[in-house]
Amino acid sequence: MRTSRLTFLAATAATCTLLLGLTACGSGSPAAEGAAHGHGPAASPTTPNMSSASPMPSMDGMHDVPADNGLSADRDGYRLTSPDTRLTPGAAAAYRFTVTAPDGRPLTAYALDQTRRMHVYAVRSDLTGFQHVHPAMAGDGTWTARLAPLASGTWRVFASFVPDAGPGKGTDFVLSRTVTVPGDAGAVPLPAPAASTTVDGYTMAVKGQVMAGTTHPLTVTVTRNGRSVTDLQPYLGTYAHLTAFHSGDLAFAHLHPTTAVHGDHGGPELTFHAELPAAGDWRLFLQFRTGGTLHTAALTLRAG
Ligand SMILES: [Cu+2]
Repeated sequence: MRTSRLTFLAATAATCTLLLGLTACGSGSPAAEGAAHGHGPAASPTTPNMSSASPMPSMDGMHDVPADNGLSADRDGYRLTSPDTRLTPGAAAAYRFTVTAPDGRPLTAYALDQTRRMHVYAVRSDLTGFQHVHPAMAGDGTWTARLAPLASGTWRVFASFVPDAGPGKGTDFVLSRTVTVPGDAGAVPLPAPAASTTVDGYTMAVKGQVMAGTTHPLTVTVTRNGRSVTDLQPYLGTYAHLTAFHSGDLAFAHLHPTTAVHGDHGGPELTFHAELPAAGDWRLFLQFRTGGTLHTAALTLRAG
């Protein structure tokens, strides 16, 4: 197994592998470096960005990191549009959006991807807020995502989908737009990188050394009260759904599970292909299901 080559992940990214990682992804991007500079002990990479609606011009990202970093509202002629640029703080919200195809018409044909035709993620700019919902589409191609109450601040809403028609048929797309939730938007510093996190009594230990721009195996081991957990239930066709957002610019990455699903017997070990397009700190959101309840664990991972 490839796991034998894994080294324990800790806050020890500042090695020569960091440089290798940057070179490998051809990055050297202002965005990546800007975020990386936020790693200083006292610096908070999130604070300077809190007040601006769009910390990074999305077009910049296209030159630096793969186009599927999700920071643009359009790609290859597909465009995410929404009438909702502001949402009410502290109240459940309906976020409406449409994807227009290269022919200018709303896209209505979507392929199933991880059992759904559309995945929506709403993330607050300091990565304290995370929502993952599956919207409903009207016949005209308008999607409505029901969001739980949002804290004041700037949020980025990502739409992840696979067109089932047109030139982009079969291609993974992640497009996003920002939304302002008015009010006092105090930023919370990103938690330090950690090798494990606990949610609802479940401890998730993460192993794997991640370098930007290349694919690496990442292993998550689930325990509860020190015992291996083996009753994970399938969620979206897998035992754990893992998304990651880059601290600073909120670049998106989807970590693909490699664990086969076989009934309600998932765990304790889950493996992923981790491909993070930029160096720096990433906030991982790991969702899994036990006893019919969905859990969401969060953890900061540093990519060299
Ligand atoms: Cu989803």
